[in-house]
Amino acid sequence: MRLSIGESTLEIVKGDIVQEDTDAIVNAANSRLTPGGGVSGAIHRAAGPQLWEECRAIGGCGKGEARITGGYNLKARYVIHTVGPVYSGKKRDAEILARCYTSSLKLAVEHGIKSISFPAISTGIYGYPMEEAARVAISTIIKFLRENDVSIKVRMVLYDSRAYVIHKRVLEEIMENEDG
Ligand code: AR6
Repeated sequence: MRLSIGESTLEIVKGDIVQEDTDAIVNAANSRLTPGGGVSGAIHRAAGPQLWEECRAIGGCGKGEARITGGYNLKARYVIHTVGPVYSGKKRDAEILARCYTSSLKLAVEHGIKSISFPAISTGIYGYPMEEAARVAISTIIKFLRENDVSIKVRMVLYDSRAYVIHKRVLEEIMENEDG
């Protein structure tokens, strides 16, 4: 499922982000940028030990911020690391999560990246409910693409069917609300 916004697109797909051949893939990192588990563990395993070396040299990343590294053995040339909120149920969670998407997209544009793949940040180990997170992710990406004169292909890559179905439905709802 795909939405066009100016010269950019937002696409929702089911898959393994490690296999993406976009210019950049986004990592749901922790604030020390250590490999960890989940999607981050998978990205570090596929990229090889040099990714961890580069992350270690960077030293860390604040919540809602983003850092860029090489992709090493990945198909993607870059990895953009961003640190999502640990879900608490407070209003601040959504603000931090939105900043993850905006910071990553800004960094991508600054580096001339033309295509980028996001996982559903914070929805695994960090416990963010999938549907709430999908609303924040999709509305933030759409807002960024509308407010900035950019040409970039954005993909949200969902690992399992449930996450995929929820994201598809949220995008459909947002599109329907705008039509009406
Ligand atoms: N491709 C796409 N999505 C994936 C993949 C994959 N290969 N593997 C898992 N997911 P999580 P978080 C989905 O836990 O919640 C790390 O250890 C997964 O199903 O990876 O932001 C860090 O070091 C879920 O929907 O990230 C941090 O300590 C989503 O990716 C902590 O986990 C995010 O799940 C970050 O937790």
